[in-house]
Amino acid sequence: MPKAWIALGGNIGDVLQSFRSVRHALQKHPSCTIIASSLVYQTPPIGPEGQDDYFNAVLQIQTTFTPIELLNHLQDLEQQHGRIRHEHWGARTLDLDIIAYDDLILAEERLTLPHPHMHWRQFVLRPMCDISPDYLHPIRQQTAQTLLNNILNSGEEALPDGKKW
Ligand code: A4P
Ligand code: MG
Repeated sequence: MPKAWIALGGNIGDVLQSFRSVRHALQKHPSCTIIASSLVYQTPPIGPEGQDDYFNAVLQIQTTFTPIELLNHLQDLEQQHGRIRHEHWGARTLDLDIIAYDDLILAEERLTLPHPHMHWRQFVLRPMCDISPDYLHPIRQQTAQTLLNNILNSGEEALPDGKKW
């Protein structure tokens, strides 16, 4: 069965409560099983200034959804958690991105896989390395751990330790 990695992010409202609710909803959906859940990290915002820190985490699932069905389902979950369309990279209650779906490479209007920014975002790679350090990026041919090390070796400060949620 295909495996997918989902990144959770948010910086408005009770974000951890939304994260738990999404994890629960995915777990009980007949088309998904959660295989692994990262720690949650508090991360400085990337994008417009003046936003609060984000919380970020990654879930690994097994799923019978196709990639587009999974995107539709995640967008439904965003709506159910009060996601309001917002300025690009601006503050949000809940953002659910598909980081990867097996080793699929896709560049369609609604869906790019792997996620086009994952390889330089510590707020994705750090939680990803909790659960899948050996994930191999199908375009860059580097593992999640190597991609994270690249960022840390370039001088970016490491995120504070994560917490259970
Ligand atoms: N889309 C294409 N590929 C994907 C994919 N792999 N997963 C399309 C999910 N969606 C994908 O997304 C816009 C459109 O992207 C969707 O309709 C979908 O068809 P959106 O979530 O509506 O808008 P957005 O999130 O503002 O844009 P974008 O470019 O997805 O932003 P990001 O990359 O999600 O960045 N700082 C910290 N510290 N932590 C964060 O989590 N997040 C962002 C948002 C900015 N800064 C952050 C964080
Ligand atoms: Mg998004």
